[in-house]
Amino acid sequence: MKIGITCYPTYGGSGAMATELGLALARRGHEIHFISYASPFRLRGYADRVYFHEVDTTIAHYPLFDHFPYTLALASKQYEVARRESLEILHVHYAIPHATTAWLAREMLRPERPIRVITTLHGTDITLVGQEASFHEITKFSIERSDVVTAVSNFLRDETYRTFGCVSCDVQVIPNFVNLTEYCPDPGASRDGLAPTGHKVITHISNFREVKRVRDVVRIFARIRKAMPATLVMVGDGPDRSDAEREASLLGVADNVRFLGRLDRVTSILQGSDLFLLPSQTESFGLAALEAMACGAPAVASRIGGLPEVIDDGVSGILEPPGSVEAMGRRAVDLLLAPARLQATREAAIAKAATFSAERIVPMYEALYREPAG
Ligand code: GMT
Repeated sequence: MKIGITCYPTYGGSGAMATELGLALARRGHEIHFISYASPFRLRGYADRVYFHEVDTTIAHYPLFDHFPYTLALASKQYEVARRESLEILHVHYAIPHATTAWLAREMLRPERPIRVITTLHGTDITLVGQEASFHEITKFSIERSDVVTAVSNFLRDETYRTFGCVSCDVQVIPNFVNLTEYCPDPGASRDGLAPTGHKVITHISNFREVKRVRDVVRIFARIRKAMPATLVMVGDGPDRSDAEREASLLGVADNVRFLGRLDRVTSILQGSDLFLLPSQTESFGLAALEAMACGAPAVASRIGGLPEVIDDGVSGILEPPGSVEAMGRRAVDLLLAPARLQATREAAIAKAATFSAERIVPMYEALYREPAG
């Protein structure tokens, strides 16, 4: 099929997932057209049957525009690409504003032919931004007008119903997936350069927004560091990075915390990690934890949102309420000091991640694409 995908190109789970989906679909023979203001961060290099269409923002600095109307430019591009490339599906990731622009594009195309709009809800489009007064009504409208709506966890589906009270939307759960060819354990993984010999490697990857509680990451690590030689590897960047750096200095662990900044490829780091920390305030799914688990690094995470759908507490990882730095630190230390239990947890994490394989999940999207227009 010919499928248009719109997502945020920036460092984050929804853009990562949308790109992985597009690439997986292209490998299965579909023609994929990404439409956004920049090339998504995981779309690197040439891939057969994959195209990128950049939304034109050259007029963004016209003096009249204090705020460039990106939404109109995107809708116009979606329409133009759909028409020229004969797209059958517009699959948009993150409702705001993508579900709205897709609706506009579909209306523009309507006199010529139908196109199906599929909206995948990812997280803060429902739990945070979509609840803002200025977005609530239009988000509800756009979700209800989508031909198909999917959510990445049962938690997010339930939140969508609770927040928007959608009467005419049937939100289907299709969980996030992981490409097990790329995200897999590497028994020969070298930790050289990642941490000094004999150190446990603890990792965190995010966009360092408030919701990620990156200071808690450092606080949990400080408890681990007190009990054993360990290095914390922080991947990503964002508004709370300097807070995390300050916390590391305050707690006297700065020498053992490495801030690597944004990286496009993280598998070798995950393969060399003993534990992954994700103590977020909320998380609709926790794709970063899933990718870590697939590489053999169990997660210590918050018992919140969709995370319990990904991690079985005490089996494939550790879950504690958000903010329970003490409990997360104590349980992480206990696990790291019990090699047999750590190995069992690692194996359970790999097995659990395999239940979210691309091979199992991507056909669920294909089945939706094939449904007749309603
Ligand atoms: O909703 C967000 O915060 C943005 C989004 C992103 O683009 O980073 O993250 C969400 O989508 C991911 C992919 O589906 C999920 O794994 C994350 O849990 C979710 N983030 C939150 O719910 C905070």
